[in-house]
Amino acid sequence: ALTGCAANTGGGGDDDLITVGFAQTGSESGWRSANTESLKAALSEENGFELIFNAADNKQEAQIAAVRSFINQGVDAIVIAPITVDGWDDVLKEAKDAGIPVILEDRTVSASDDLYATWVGLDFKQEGKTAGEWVADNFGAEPTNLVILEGTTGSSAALDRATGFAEAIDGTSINVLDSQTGDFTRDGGKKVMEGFLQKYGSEIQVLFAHNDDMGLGALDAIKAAGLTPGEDIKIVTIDAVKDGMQALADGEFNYIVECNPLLGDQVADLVKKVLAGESVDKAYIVPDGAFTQEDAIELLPTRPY
Ligand code: GZL
Repeated sequence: ALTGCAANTGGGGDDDLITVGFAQTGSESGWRSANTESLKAALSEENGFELIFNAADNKQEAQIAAVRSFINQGVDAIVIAPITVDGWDDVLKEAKDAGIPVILEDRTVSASDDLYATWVGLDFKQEGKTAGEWVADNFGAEPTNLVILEGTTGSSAALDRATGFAEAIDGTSINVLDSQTGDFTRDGGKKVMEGFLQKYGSEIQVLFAHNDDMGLGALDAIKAAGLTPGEDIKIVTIDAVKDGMQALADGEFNYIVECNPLLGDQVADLVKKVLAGESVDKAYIVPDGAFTQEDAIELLPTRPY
């Protein structure tokens, strides 16, 4: 329940709801929409929550301002999907000083882990490694030119996927022609891929995109250049949202590494445990799979997002 003058003074009712402020990154991708829906469904009134939701339009300063407003409103707990790893120390200290626990979901922060109660998310380094191993196994024996569409600069997802991918192709004949951020959006992927095609043209043999949405944007640029995605340029992405899996089934993508956005139930459970004073781990990793075209054709009809 809200404290201070904003507190609900009625009997019962809202008084026993847990008020949660959720600072989401924004709505930059299909993955993000699925993640937002998952958390909204779990942090619902019937599950005992009153949710205050803020999407920060992928801007770190707006997200920090949202967290500060949750502190001022005296919420019971704060959930954050931190856009970038840095810049969190001050506002997390303010939340700690206000006695409001912070639960991180999805991406992580560089701040000390005594500034948040727990984190639930994905092993981004492994996702990058799985994508890199597929490229190394299929194209690493011959000199092969590859370009990379990176996720949001400074985000743990982009940083760790880049690290895992680089480790996996190290020592192979893969030649990284270029690597630039498309900010996890379709428009960003399209624009950066247009630039790559202008600069390198048909030299490009493989595209690694840090998420499906940038890969989907790149499809437009590849086709506009008269090339056939999935054939002239092999494409590997990360997320496995419906539109990505459709492109994989259609042969326009060649491999997708999953990144599970359905974190809502675990977040809701962790909020309750933390507020009940139960001890929780600092990190909970959700497992991911990886899919070929055959997998996509088989799984598409039953994919939940
Ligand atoms: C990964 C998540 C990334 C997705 C993108 O957990 O942070 O952000 O891969 C999303 O689609 O924009």
